[in-house]
Amino acid sequence: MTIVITAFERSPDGGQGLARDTRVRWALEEVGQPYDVRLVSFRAMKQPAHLRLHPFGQIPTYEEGDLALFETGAIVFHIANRYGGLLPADANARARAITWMFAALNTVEPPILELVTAKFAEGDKPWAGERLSRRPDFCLR
Ligand SMILES: N[C@@H](CCC(=O)N[C@@H](CS)C(=O)NCC(=O)O)C(=O)O
Repeated sequence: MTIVITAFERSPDGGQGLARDTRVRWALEEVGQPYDVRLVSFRAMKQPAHLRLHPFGQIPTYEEGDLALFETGAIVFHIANRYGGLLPADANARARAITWMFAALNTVEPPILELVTAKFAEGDKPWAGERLSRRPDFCLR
């Protein structure tokens, strides 16, 4: 059964691989599973056909027969469960690896994204200096 993932037709980073489909491609490459990539435009991502695969109109998505998934964490976890080689067999070691999957998505990624936004996307705004000097306190959010 051919696995099909979606990716940007025109990547905002000019094809440097910084979009989140990289995580899914990487996992599939690690487990040695072949896959096809369907490239979607920003317009197509917000149309019903794509929204049926991804309720937020984003990439990547993952299709495997009747199964359609979105969210890179869920997709990578599915790949890790279905194909060997990404997660340890020992139950405790597996739980620790899954802990790091959640940490990457919930604790590591958000402040990195915020920094990138504050520095590069909004670095020229008048509030940028003040925002960058603030220490993030995740319990207050
Ligand atoms: N939490 C989601 C984030 C998905 C996401 O933000 N995708 C971006 C590309 S990396 C996207 O499709 N952006 C276009 C948009 O939101 O309209 C995941 O990990 O899959």
